[in-house]
Amino acid sequence: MKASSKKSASSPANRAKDEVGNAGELQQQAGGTHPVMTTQQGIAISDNQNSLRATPRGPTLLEDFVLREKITHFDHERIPERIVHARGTGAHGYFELTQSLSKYTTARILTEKNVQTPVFCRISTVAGGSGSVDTPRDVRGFAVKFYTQEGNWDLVGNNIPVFFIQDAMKFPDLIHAVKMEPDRGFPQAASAHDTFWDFISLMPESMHMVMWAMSDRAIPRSLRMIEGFGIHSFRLVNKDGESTFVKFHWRPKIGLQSTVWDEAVKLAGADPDFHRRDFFEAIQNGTFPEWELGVQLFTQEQADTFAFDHLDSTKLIPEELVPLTIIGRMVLNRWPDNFFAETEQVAFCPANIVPGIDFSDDPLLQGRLFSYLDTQLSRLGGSNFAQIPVNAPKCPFQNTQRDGHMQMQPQKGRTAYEPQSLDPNATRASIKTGFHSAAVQTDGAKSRIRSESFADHYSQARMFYRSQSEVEQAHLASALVFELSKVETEHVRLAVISQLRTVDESLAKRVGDGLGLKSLPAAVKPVVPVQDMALSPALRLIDRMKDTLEGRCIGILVADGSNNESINAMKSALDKAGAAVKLLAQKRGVTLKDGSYVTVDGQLAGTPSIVFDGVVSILPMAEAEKLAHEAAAVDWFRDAFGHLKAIAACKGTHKILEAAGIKPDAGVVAPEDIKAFIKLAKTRQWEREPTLRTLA
Ligand code: HDE
Repeated sequence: MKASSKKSASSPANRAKDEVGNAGELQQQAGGTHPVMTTQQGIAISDNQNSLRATPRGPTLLEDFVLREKITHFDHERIPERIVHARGTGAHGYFELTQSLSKYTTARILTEKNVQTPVFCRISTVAGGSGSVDTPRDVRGFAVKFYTQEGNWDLVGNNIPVFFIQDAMKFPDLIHAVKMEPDRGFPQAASAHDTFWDFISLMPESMHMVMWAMSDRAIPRSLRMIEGFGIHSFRLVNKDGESTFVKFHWRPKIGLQSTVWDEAVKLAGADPDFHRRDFFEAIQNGTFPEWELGVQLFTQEQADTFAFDHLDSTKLIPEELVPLTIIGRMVLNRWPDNFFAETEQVAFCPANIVPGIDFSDDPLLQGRLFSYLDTQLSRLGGSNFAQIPVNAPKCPFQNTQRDGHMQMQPQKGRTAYEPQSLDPNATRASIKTGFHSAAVQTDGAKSRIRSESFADHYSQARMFYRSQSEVEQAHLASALVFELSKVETEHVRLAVISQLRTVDESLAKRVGDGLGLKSLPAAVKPVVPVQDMALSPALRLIDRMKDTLEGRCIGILVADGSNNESINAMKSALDKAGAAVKLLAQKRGVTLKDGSYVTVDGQLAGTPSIVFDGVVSILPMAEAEKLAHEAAAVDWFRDAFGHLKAIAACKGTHKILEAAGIKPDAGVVAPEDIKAFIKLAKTRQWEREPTLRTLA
């Protein structure tokens, strides 16, 4: 990587400069111009290592403004983390429209083709704190800020197209239930505990999202391999004021892929930053994460024919019913200069929309329109956070809002009010070019009544489960067994099973069996009959993996005396197929068969096979025999096999496989069989799974 190679290239002279003058360079990068380190007031600092003392061993003096300023600033470095989605990874990039929606909207971002609009995208987990791991079972947030020429448009979505609840009123309860339990302060970043499942068991509308959250979607292999969904129905409004409903979808260019559960758990220990590192490395290496933007467009008349309410966020619109049209692509090609300034301080808000796009009456969306700005006022310390560079529009902006904490703009002029007559150049609203809300008719009495059209909580949950492939159904059922096995309170476990019976009897039975129940509790009686909707194969994941090694990483285990020709042949074929390749050995350096000395990318014990998508070993017999007695090597293969990965194992490696108790199957080939290995590495060996573990 660039950063480390830069460091190792540092000469003694540079190092000396690092110690004295480099801070000055950093200051310059940060925007300053002073050649040496200064205080915030610009006073050059003579010594940044020793505080001012009365005598060399005497008390420190209060007058030491350099020390005081440094410590004070440090004391205030932290800001509140996000109440949800605290852990995130962000990057800059651009969006480019490939198909115009000018028939439906006036928004230039959706009508002007081949224009590159800058974006900032942040992908996050939901439940864990900002220091939590990357791979828990969780929903992933997928937020994109488009810096359009008509102002900022934020599409703040998730990687799952539906949500747990129908009404914003329930959001604080949902989040309190999933977060660590307040009396004990754990578990962190996990839904497998009593309070979450207690809430879920009493919230039938959550069943559809529960199916998704228990599916492999919630344990992605990489942030580059997830979809994104705007979830709610939004409106597009055209020049005649006519509106069309729209749902937004992001489709990853390199396809969808997930981990297996045991792998996700082990990744949390092996590399808590697994997703962030993968994203960072992809961008540094120029293999930029990319998504297509798709839309489902439908009219009110079409919506009236749906068997569900399109304003209900616990429902999706099957692609078989309203097909997806791809209209553009997003490429993320620049890692932020500073994590805190950009990824941490970025403030997304679903209320940030541009003329030509509008909200729908989805009650979940309506609540969100309030929450984001509200929470950001305290998270970012006041009402001027839109002036932080990552949040500021890249088009001109002006208004009569003034003052407030951290005001950065020395706004000119005498008049900060409207109407006014003193300043002919002062800013004014424009009925012609300004934002207009869609002229939606409303009529009726105010009430706290939920529409009857929101009453069916089970049909789509059933549709989702039944649409999954056999392997995915088994994973989903096993995930439920795992989660519920962590729930200590029996009546909560049983209440969830009662819900599951109404979703799908066979699923409830599998979960009940997995938990060792002798009999199942009675099924919940739904308020409205559950419908057997047409299945939607588009909802599967495994079937939709792409036939590619792009974005995947292969580990090659080598040792002293390994055949360099075999290594090179495998490496170049993998390179050609688009995979990243890393060499591993017991030590960081090895001497290959031809006498060449190679510094490898990782040490075996510190680089478990969990971080790879397929593994190869090219070892001389004697070295392989030695490794058969090394736990790290045995675990390396046991995990790769257990996580259903392709293995290219040389003859000697079979000794290690034996020590790992592995009976080679069709997913284990010789390293000479490069073509076969590449084909196998593009997927997981699903047929191996039933031979390894009992799935529910
Ligand atoms: Fe959010 N959500 N949310 N949410 N949400 C926040 O805003 C909220 C919901 C989503 O990377 C918060 O700045 C309410 C659905 C993402 O910075 C907060 C409701 C979807 C992110 C908030 C929802 C999301 C957030 C916390 C129910 C998918 C991270 C920090 C009505 C469509 C954005 C912040 C980032 C963040 C409120 C439900 C997506 C508290 C009240 C549904 C991706 O304002």
